[in-house]
Amino acid sequence: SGKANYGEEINYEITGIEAGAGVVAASQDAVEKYDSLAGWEVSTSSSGAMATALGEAIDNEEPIVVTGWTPHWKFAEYDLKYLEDPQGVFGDAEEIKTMVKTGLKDEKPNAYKILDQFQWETSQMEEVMLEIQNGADPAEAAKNWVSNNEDAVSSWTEGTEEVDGKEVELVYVNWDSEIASTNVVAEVMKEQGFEVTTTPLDNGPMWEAVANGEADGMVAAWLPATHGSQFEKYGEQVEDLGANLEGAKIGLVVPEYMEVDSIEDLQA
Ligand code: PBE
Repeated sequence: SGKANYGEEINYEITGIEAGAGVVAASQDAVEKYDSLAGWEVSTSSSGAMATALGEAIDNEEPIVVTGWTPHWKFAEYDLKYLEDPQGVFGDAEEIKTMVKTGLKDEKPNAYKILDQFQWETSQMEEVMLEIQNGADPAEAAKNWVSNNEDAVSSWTEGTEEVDGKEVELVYVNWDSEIASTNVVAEVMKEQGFEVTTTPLDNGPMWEAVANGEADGMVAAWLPATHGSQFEKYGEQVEDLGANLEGAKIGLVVPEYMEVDSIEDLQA
Protein backbone atom coordinates (compact mmCIF):
# COMPACT_ATOMS: atom_id res chain seq x y z
CA SER A 1 0.00 0.00 0.00
CA GLY A 2 1.04 3.60 -0.55
CA LYS A 3 2.69 5.72 2.06
CA ALA A 4 1.65 9.19 1.03
CA ASN A 5 1.90 11.62 3.92
CA TYR A 6 -1.71 12.65 4.07
CA GLY A 7 -1.43 13.85 7.66
CA GLU A 8 0.25 17.10 6.74
CA GLU A 9 -2.17 17.70 3.87
CA ILE A 10 -5.24 17.39 6.05
CA ASN A 11 -3.77 18.99 9.15
CA TYR A 12 -3.66 15.70 11.08
CA GLU A 13 -7.43 15.88 11.40
CA ILE A 14 -9.97 13.09 11.51
CA THR A 15 -13.29 14.67 10.59
CA GLY A 16 -15.65 13.56 13.35
CA ILE A 17 -19.36 13.94 14.12
CA GLU A 18 -21.25 14.66 17.37
CA ALA A 19 -18.99 14.69 20.44
CA GLY A 20 -21.08 12.03 22.21
CA ALA A 21 -20.95 9.48 19.40
CA GLY A 22 -19.30 6.13 20.05
CA VAL A 23 -17.38 6.32 16.79
CA VAL A 24 -15.80 9.60 17.96
CA ALA A 25 -14.72 8.01 21.25
CA ALA A 26 -13.32 5.00 19.36
CA SER A 27 -11.44 7.34 17.00
CA GLN A 28 -9.92 9.15 19.97
CA ASP A 29 -8.89 5.74 21.27
CA ALA A 30 -7.29 4.96 17.93
CA VAL A 31 -5.30 8.21 18.10
CA GLU A 32 -3.94 7.05 21.47
CA LYS A 33 -3.11 3.55 20.30
CA TYR A 34 -1.70 3.90 16.77
CA ASP A 35 1.78 5.37 16.31
CA SER A 36 0.66 6.37 12.83
CA LEU A 37 -1.87 8.75 14.43
CA ALA A 38 0.52 10.44 16.87
CA GLY A 39 -0.33 14.13 16.88
CA TRP A 40 -3.68 13.68 15.08
CA GLU A 41 -6.94 15.08 16.41
CA VAL A 42 -10.56 14.10 16.04
CA SER A 43 -12.65 17.17 15.27
CA THR A 44 -16.28 17.14 16.37
CA SER A 45 -19.29 18.80 14.78
CA SER A 46 -22.29 16.96 13.37
CA SER A 47 -23.05 14.07 11.04
CA GLY A 48 -24.33 16.57 8.49
CA ALA A 49 -21.14 18.64 8.61
CA MET A 50 -19.05 15.48 8.24
CA ALA A 51 -21.05 14.44 5.18
CA THR A 52 -20.64 17.91 3.65
CA ALA A 53 -16.88 17.88 4.25
CA LEU A 54 -16.65 14.41 2.72
CA GLY A 55 -18.61 15.47 -0.37
CA GLU A 56 -16.45 18.57 -0.85
CA ALA A 57 -13.21 16.64 -0.51
CA ILE A 58 -14.41 14.12 -3.08
CA ASP A 59 -15.47 16.86 -5.51
CA ASN A 60 -11.91 18.19 -5.33
CA GLU A 61 -10.25 14.75 -5.15
CA GLU A 62 -8.60 15.77 -1.91
CA PRO A 63 -7.72 13.46 0.97
CA ILE A 64 -10.01 13.25 4.00
CA VAL A 65 -10.42 10.80 6.88
CA VAL A 66 -13.86 10.63 8.47
CA THR A 67 -15.48 8.75 11.33
CA GLY A 68 -17.70 6.39 9.35
CA TRP A 69 -20.38 3.82 9.88
CA THR A 70 -22.55 1.30 8.09
CA PRO A 71 -25.46 1.44 7.31
CA HIS A 72 -25.02 4.85 5.70
CA TRP A 73 -26.03 6.35 2.35
CA LYS A 74 -22.48 7.65 1.77
CA PHE A 75 -21.41 4.20 0.55
CA ALA A 76 -24.11 4.29 -2.16
CA GLU A 77 -23.17 7.85 -3.13
CA TYR A 78 -19.34 7.68 -3.17
CA ASP A 79 -16.50 5.15 -3.64
CA LEU A 80 -15.23 4.74 -0.10
CA LYS A 81 -13.31 2.24 1.98
CA TYR A 82 -12.83 1.44 5.64
CA LEU A 83 -9.21 1.58 6.77
CA GLU A 84 -8.06 -1.72 8.20
CA ASP A 85 -7.83 -1.65 11.97
CA PRO A 86 -5.21 -4.26 12.92
CA GLN A 87 -5.44 -3.33 16.61
CA GLY A 88 -9.20 -3.86 16.66
CA VAL A 89 -9.98 -0.49 18.23
CA PHE A 90 -13.29 -0.19 16.36
CA GLY A 91 -14.50 -3.66 17.26
CA ASP A 92 -15.95 -6.18 14.87
CA ALA A 93 -19.45 -6.44 13.52
CA GLU A 94 -21.92 -4.41 15.55
CA GLU A 95 -25.64 -4.84 16.05
CA ILE A 96 -28.17 -2.08 16.42
CA LYS A 97 -30.38 -3.00 19.34
CA THR A 98 -33.67 -1.87 20.78
CA MET A 99 -33.81 -0.76 24.42
CA VAL A 100 -36.99 0.04 26.32
CA LYS A 101 -37.76 1.28 29.81
CA THR A 102 -38.41 -1.34 32.44
CA GLY A 103 -42.11 -1.89 32.94
CA LEU A 104 -43.09 -1.03 29.36
CA LYS A 105 -44.36 -4.55 28.77
CA ASP A 106 -47.10 -4.16 31.38
CA GLU A 107 -47.73 -0.49 30.80
CA LYS A 108 -48.01 -0.50 26.99
CA PRO A 109 -48.00 -4.12 25.81
CA ASN A 110 -48.78 -3.33 22.17
CA ALA A 111 -46.03 -0.72 21.89
CA TYR A 112 -43.66 -3.14 23.60
CA LYS A 113 -44.51 -5.88 21.15
CA ILE A 114 -43.99 -3.71 18.07
CA LEU A 115 -40.62 -2.56 19.40
CA ASP A 116 -39.71 -6.16 20.21
CA GLN A 117 -40.65 -7.40 16.72
CA PHE A 118 -39.05 -4.51 14.79
CA GLN A 119 -36.14 -5.93 12.83
CA TRP A 120 -34.82 -5.14 9.35
CA GLU A 121 -31.86 -5.34 6.99
CA THR A 122 -29.11 -2.89 6.15
CA SER A 123 -30.41 -2.55 2.57
CA GLN A 124 -33.85 -1.63 3.87
CA MET A 125 -32.53 1.03 6.21
CA GLU A 126 -30.40 2.41 3.40
CA GLU A 127 -33.45 2.84 1.16
CA VAL A 128 -34.95 5.19 3.72
CA MET A 129 -31.65 7.00 4.32
CA LEU A 130 -31.11 7.59 0.61
CA GLU A 131 -34.57 9.04 0.13
CA ILE A 132 -33.96 11.44 3.02
CA GLN A 133 -30.51 12.30 1.66
CA ASN A 134 -32.13 13.06 -1.70
CA GLY A 135 -34.32 15.66 -0.04
CA ALA A 136 -37.36 13.86 1.34
CA ASP A 137 -38.69 14.85 4.73
CA PRO A 138 -37.83 11.97 7.14
CA ALA A 139 -41.46 11.37 8.11
CA GLU A 140 -42.47 11.28 4.43
CA ALA A 141 -39.65 8.88 3.54
CA ALA A 142 -40.72 6.64 6.43
CA LYS A 143 -44.35 6.75 5.32
CA ASN A 144 -43.38 5.77 1.77
CA TRP A 145 -41.22 2.92 2.98
CA VAL A 146 -43.93 1.62 5.29
CA SER A 147 -46.56 1.65 2.56
CA ASN A 148 -44.21 -0.15 0.15
CA ASN A 149 -43.14 -2.84 2.62
CA GLU A 150 -46.33 -4.32 3.99
CA ASP A 151 -44.80 -7.75 4.62
CA ALA A 152 -42.05 -6.44 6.86
CA VAL A 153 -44.41 -4.09 8.64
CA SER A 154 -47.04 -6.75 9.29
CA SER A 155 -44.39 -9.00 10.84
CA TRP A 156 -43.65 -6.17 13.30
CA THR A 157 -47.29 -5.58 14.21
CA GLU A 158 -48.25 -9.26 14.24
CA GLY A 159 -50.20 -10.22 17.32
CA THR A 160 -50.77 -6.63 18.43
CA GLU A 161 -54.01 -4.73 18.77
CA GLU A 162 -54.66 -1.22 17.55
CA VAL A 163 -54.88 1.46 20.22
CA ASP A 164 -56.68 4.77 20.42
CA GLY A 165 -54.21 7.60 20.87
CA LYS A 166 -51.95 5.99 23.46
CA GLU A 167 -48.82 8.09 23.86
CA VAL A 168 -45.39 6.71 23.11
CA GLU A 169 -42.11 8.59 23.31
CA LEU A 170 -39.12 7.42 21.33
CA VAL A 171 -35.71 9.01 21.72
CA TYR A 172 -32.89 8.96 19.19
CA VAL A 173 -29.81 10.86 18.05
CA ASN A 174 -29.73 12.86 14.83
CA TRP A 175 -27.52 10.35 13.04
CA ASP A 176 -28.73 9.53 9.52
CA SER A 177 -29.21 5.85 10.38
CA GLU A 178 -31.25 6.59 13.51
CA ILE A 179 -33.34 9.28 11.79
CA ALA A 180 -34.36 6.56 9.32
CA SER A 181 -35.13 3.78 11.81
CA THR A 182 -36.86 5.97 14.38
CA ASN A 183 -39.12 7.56 11.78
CA VAL A 184 -40.06 4.16 10.36
CA VAL A 185 -40.94 2.72 13.77
CA ALA A 186 -42.85 5.89 14.66
CA GLU A 187 -44.85 5.66 11.43
CA VAL A 188 -45.72 2.02 12.06
CA MET A 189 -46.90 2.89 15.57
CA LYS A 190 -48.92 5.87 14.34
CA GLU A 191 -50.72 3.61 11.88
CA GLN A 192 -51.60 1.37 14.84
CA GLY A 193 -53.21 4.31 16.61
CA PHE A 194 -50.39 5.54 18.83
CA GLU A 195 -49.64 9.20 19.47
CA VAL A 196 -45.87 9.10 18.91
CA THR A 197 -43.34 11.72 19.95
CA THR A 198 -39.77 11.39 18.67
CA THR A 199 -37.18 13.40 20.56
CA PRO A 200 -33.61 13.90 19.32
CA LEU A 201 -30.99 13.96 22.08
CA ASP A 202 -27.26 13.49 22.46
CA ASN A 203 -26.12 9.90 22.88
CA GLY A 204 -25.65 9.87 26.69
CA PRO A 205 -28.97 11.64 27.38
CA MET A 206 -30.75 9.24 24.99
CA TRP A 207 -29.63 6.24 27.05
CA GLU A 208 -30.38 8.07 30.28
CA ALA A 209 -33.93 8.95 29.18
CA VAL A 210 -34.76 5.27 28.65
CA ALA A 211 -32.98 4.24 31.85
CA ASN A 212 -34.90 6.69 34.02
CA GLY A 213 -38.19 5.98 32.26
CA GLU A 214 -38.69 9.44 30.78
CA ALA A 215 -38.81 7.84 27.35
CA ASP A 216 -40.43 4.55 26.39
CA GLY A 217 -37.62 3.32 24.23
CA MET A 218 -35.11 3.71 21.43
CA VAL A 219 -33.92 1.67 18.45
CA ALA A 220 -30.44 3.23 18.39
CA ALA A 221 -28.19 1.16 20.68
CA TRP A 222 -24.99 0.22 18.83
CA LEU A 223 -23.34 -2.73 20.57
CA PRO A 224 -21.19 -4.33 21.76
CA ALA A 225 -18.47 -1.74 21.07
CA THR A 226 -19.88 1.60 19.92
CA HIS A 227 -22.10 2.26 22.94
CA GLY A 228 -20.28 -0.13 25.26
CA SER A 229 -19.68 2.54 27.89
CA GLN A 230 -23.34 3.66 27.85
CA PHE A 231 -24.47 0.05 28.13
CA GLU A 232 -22.17 -0.45 31.09
CA LYS A 233 -23.66 2.59 32.79
CA TYR A 234 -27.36 2.07 31.98
CA GLY A 235 -27.68 -1.58 30.89
CA GLU A 236 -29.15 -2.71 34.21
CA GLN A 237 -31.83 -0.04 34.12
CA VAL A 238 -33.23 -0.78 30.66
CA GLU A 239 -34.76 -3.82 28.99
CA ASP A 240 -32.74 -5.10 26.04
CA LEU A 241 -35.08 -6.28 23.25
CA GLY A 242 -32.28 -7.56 21.04
CA ALA A 243 -31.02 -6.65 17.59
CA ASN A 244 -33.15 -4.70 15.14
CA LEU A 245 -30.32 -4.75 12.56
CA GLU A 246 -27.31 -6.99 12.18
CA GLY A 247 -24.05 -6.37 10.37
CA ALA A 248 -23.48 -2.75 11.36
CA LYS A 249 -19.93 -1.41 11.54
CA ILE A 250 -17.92 1.65 12.55
CA GLY A 251 -14.42 2.75 11.58
CA LEU A 252 -12.26 5.29 9.82
CA VAL A 253 -13.43 5.80 6.25
CA VAL A 254 -11.57 7.40 3.32
CA PRO A 255 -12.21 7.91 -0.40
CA GLU A 256 -11.16 4.94 -2.54
CA TYR A 257 -8.58 7.11 -4.38
CA MET A 258 -6.45 7.59 -1.26
CA GLU A 259 -3.35 5.39 -1.30
CA VAL A 260 -3.81 3.89 2.13
CA ASP A 261 -5.43 0.63 3.20
CA SER A 262 -4.79 0.58 6.91
CA ILE A 263 -4.80 3.04 9.79
CA GLU A 264 -1.12 2.15 10.05
CA ASP A 265 -0.51 3.64 6.58
CA LEU A 266 -1.80 7.07 7.47
CA GLN A 267 1.54 8.62 8.17
CA ALA A 268 4.83 7.44 6.73
N1 PBE B 1 -23.02 6.23 14.81
C1 PBE B 1 -24.30 5.96 14.18
C2 PBE B 1 -23.36 6.24 16.24
C3 PBE B 1 -24.24 5.10 16.38
C4 PBE B 1 -25.08 5.22 15.17
C5 PBE B 1 -22.10 5.15 14.47
C6 PBE B 1 -22.58 7.51 14.35
C7 PBE B 1 -22.21 6.36 17.24
O1 PBE B 1 -21.06 6.42 16.81
O2 PBE B 1 -22.45 6.43 18.44
